[in-house]
Amino acid sequence: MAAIVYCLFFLLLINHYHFTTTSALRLPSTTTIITPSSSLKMSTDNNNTSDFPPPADYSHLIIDGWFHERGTLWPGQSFALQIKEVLYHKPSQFQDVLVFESVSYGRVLVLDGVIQVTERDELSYQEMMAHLPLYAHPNPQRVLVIGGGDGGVLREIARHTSVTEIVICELDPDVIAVSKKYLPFVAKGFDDPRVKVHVMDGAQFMKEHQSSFDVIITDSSDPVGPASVLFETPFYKAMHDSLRDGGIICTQGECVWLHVDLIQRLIKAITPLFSSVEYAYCTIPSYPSGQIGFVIATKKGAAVGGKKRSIDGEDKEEEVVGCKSPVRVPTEAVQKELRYYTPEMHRAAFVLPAFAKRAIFGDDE
Ligand code: SPD
Repeated sequence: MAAIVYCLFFLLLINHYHFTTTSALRLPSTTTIITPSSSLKMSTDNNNTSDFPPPADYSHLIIDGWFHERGTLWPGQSFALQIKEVLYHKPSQFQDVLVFESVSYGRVLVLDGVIQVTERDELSYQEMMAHLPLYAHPNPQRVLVIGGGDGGVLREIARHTSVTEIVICELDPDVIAVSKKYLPFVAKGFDDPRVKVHVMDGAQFMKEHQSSFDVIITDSSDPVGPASVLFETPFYKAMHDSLRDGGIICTQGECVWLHVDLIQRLIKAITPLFSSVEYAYCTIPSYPSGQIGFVIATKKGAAVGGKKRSIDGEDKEEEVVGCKSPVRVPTEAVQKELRYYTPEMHRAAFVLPAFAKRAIFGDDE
């Protein structure tokens, strides 16, 4: 009996130690942790989740009130943000989900220890990811987003009046629910009546929707864990097959300062599938090395590639293949609302530093 009591006391002691060192997250005494009051459950379409291991705990990235982004994809470097208040920290079925109010970047969404959205600089990524393919398409109507559960890319797509349907396939319902609750500045993208939400695997959805979309955008996290398949050739083949003729894909393309080999391999592997494959980038201080790129590719056919197109509203005689120039421009009213994208930024985004151009496309480009 005494042994049992001793064991129970010992277990209680360990539990207490664990609670004070991990749940308190070593934040300053002014920091409060707010757990979600409402249920974050959402219905799922056809979600086979059994392949995913339980998410790891990322509490160790919070030290003395600072969040440190340390990842295997950027060894030896780390970006840090000072935390004002942790608003949400809980594992979902797929990943660790953290939202905090930062001292200098506003609200921040972190998945599996990696910054996805900050209130201060999300505009560059979301605007460029949406408008590079959409303004390179003469008449985008049906748009598919894979990932992007925070809603920021939806917010940008909704600015295009030619678009009649915006479908989003996000695997993790908690990302949508948490964004709606804590990140309304991006999640307002879900409010547009053209948006249809599917909580399911994007690859499965595309298999069921062949030759269906004018633009497909993959707004993924980095190629670690569940997102790694999104950087492989079969996924690009699935996107290609789900595009209408002349359709365009735009995918999260990592960073030339860190992942030039990965980008080169990916572009080489998918070049035979598409009529053009290009790479653009934007600056964004809260992502590793301060910038992120986009892989942009077109499917052969009438809308883009192989036919005359109009550039900046003027009919040009020459054939335009690829997406380096916009074929439409924002209206004055839309341009006033945009904070990063302009037609000039569009063209500039495809101009790569010499080392990156050489490594990705070789010497002939
Ligand atoms: N290294 C972080 C890359 C994150 C890209 N996705 C962000 C989602 C924002 N909508």
